[in-house]
Amino acid sequence: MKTGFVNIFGRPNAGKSTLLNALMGEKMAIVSPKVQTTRHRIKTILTEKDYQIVFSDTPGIIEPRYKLHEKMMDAVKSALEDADVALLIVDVNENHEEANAIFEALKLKVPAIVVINKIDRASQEKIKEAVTYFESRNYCRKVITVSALSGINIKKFLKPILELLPEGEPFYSGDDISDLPTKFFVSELIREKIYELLSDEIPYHTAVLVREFKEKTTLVKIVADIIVHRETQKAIIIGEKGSMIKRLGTEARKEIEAFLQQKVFLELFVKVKPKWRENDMQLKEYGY
Ligand SMILES: Nc1nc2c(ncn2[C@@H]2O[C@H](COP(=O)(O)OP(=O)(O)O)[C@@H](O)[C@H]2O)c(=O)[nH]1
Ligand SMILES: [Mg+2]
Repeated sequence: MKTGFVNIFGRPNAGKSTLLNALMGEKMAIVSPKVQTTRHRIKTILTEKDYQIVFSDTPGIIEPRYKLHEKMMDAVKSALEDADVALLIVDVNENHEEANAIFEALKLKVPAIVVINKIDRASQEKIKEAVTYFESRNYCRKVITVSALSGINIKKFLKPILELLPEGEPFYSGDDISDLPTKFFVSELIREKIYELLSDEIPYHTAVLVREFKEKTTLVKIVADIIVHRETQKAIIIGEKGSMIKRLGTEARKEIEAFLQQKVFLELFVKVKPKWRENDMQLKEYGY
């Protein structure tokens, strides 16, 4: 059996989370047009009769400015250490030299497949130029062009990945699709709605903590706290007469119901914790 870790690296917004979802055929990682949405390393597991691939989505590679950022880059480093294959993803329209500089700085010890993404948004000429550029890099074993969003060329991944993976025993039971608890995915789906519905810097100042997750006979009861820095941010999330928190709750509940395939009762609270992004204990409590 072929088994191993296939870890996805790239700059913010290149499409790492979208690619992971496309490879899994299921929504596992939240996606947003805003940068730095992914804060954790998310492992997902694809098991078939003759292979088990453990994919990892990682936060985009950035210069850390807050302790939260440092934790995010630790997630990138841990993914560097156990990779058997690296998927280096680049937006076809982003600057090749800058992406290349980041890929070189990773100092990969494992073979890499360069994934040129968002080809639905580029001319044939532009795509060809990117392929030529990355093909000649010495970390690159193969180039795949893809649109992670529309699914173009997603089927071309399996064969080259399996060729690069070692033989071995599976790491996870065949039923597992992730190493993270359901609670984590629930808090991520709430966080995704915050990115979608609230503008400016609010999502970056927000954490979500699922406090209660109880499976009852007919539904799942979930209580979650939305953590922000300031009272003004709390007021914006609650909205006029509670309109924003209500909308957030309704839309997040629908996503969670689709994910759990069960009816959900969702209760949200907004709490102010000044400077939580700088506080080790709070970062730990919120799962970072
Ligand atoms: N047009 C287009 N957009 C994409 C593609 N892949 C991702 N995106 C969009 O790019 C943005 C960032 O994607 P995301 O997966 O969150 O990037 P990450 O920061 O690298 O994880 C989102 O708005 C995605 O919908 C693609 O193949 N084509
Ligand atoms: Mg992401």
